Amino acid sequence: MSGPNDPQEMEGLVGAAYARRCLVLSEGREWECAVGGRLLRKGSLVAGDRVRFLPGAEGLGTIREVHPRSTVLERPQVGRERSSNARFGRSVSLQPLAANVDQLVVVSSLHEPPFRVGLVERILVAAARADLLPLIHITKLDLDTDDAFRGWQEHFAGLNIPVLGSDIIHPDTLAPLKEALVGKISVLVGHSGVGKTTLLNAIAGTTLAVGEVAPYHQRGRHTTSTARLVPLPDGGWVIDSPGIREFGLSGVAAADLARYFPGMEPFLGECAFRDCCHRTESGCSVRAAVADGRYPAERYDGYLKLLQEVSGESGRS
Ligand SMILES: Nc1nc2c(ncn2[C@@H]2O[C@H](COP(=O)(O)OP(=O)(O)OP(=O)(O)O)[C@@H](O)[C@H]2O)c(=O)[nH]1
Ligand SMILES: [Mg+2]
Ligand SMILES: [Zn+2]
Repeated sequence: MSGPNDPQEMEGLVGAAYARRCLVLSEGREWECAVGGRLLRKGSLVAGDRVRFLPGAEGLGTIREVHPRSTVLERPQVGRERSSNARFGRSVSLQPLAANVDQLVVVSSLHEPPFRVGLVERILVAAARADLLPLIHITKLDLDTDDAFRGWQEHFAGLNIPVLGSDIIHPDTLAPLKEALVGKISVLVGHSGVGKTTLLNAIAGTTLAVGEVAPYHQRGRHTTSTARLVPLPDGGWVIDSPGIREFGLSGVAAADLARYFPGMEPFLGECAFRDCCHRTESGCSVRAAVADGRYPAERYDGYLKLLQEVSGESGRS
């Protein structure tokens, strides 16, 4: 038997990782652990990591082992060093954001901040690359005056990607999202100020800090600064993540983008050129699908924008 002075190692899930300590969730409570040694390297411990730890008899425990990750969601971080070439001189490294996630929920508000379809698409590409189930959740439906929600549902129709929506004034609108989260580990990803933490608080009963939307630029203020994993009342876990301003597609080759871009997969493999980027090449099966309406033209436009970026021809959106 283990007593308070003879603590036994336990298994847990990392709830939040900071520079030198982390919170581990196990047996219905949080255990604070010190992070040392090789785990001090940035990204070696993130929310969702499964760990074996030695709880502290009093105070801080110790992480003994991080188990291999089944999935990792990474996000490009742009280095801040100065360079003579402002655009191409920026160094971009991939930082893990969350581990062992099954489902990625792209959260975007209809307004305040405005819906950014390019950002939603690039997050969907990141989800496909990390092999995560995608879901789009649109917030602030109370601000919908022109049927914009229906418009976005149509834009993403036929992709096997649920497009759900809610507003905080009517909590019953959260029911479909609640249902989609049960039993999975999901991560909420989206621009700052779209209402990720507000969603989590309403669903999980937490009281994490939510921000004000600054009326002037309507861009949010980065209220959440560390990814945070919380348990759901009906089973499952959700990770709230810090808002993103941009989401570069570092590491995606131009010829691979179509494999990850929403709904393009069925048209691949028939192009005349094996390394076809589906832009101007002759004998392109994707362009043929766009020409006869089997692939929507407005979605193809989004593909071309991201293609330009991964080909190094333009900046980010
Ligand atoms: N009108 C309206 N406002 C909402 C809704 N959901 C959230 N908000 C407001 O949007 C603002 C930002 O909400 P947060 O939950 O902090 O947004 P966030 O996505 O977590 O932001 P970061 O942590 O910065 O990434 C707050 O003032 C919320 O009250 C909604 O359904 N309707
Ligand atoms: Mg937040
Ligand atoms: Zn092609």
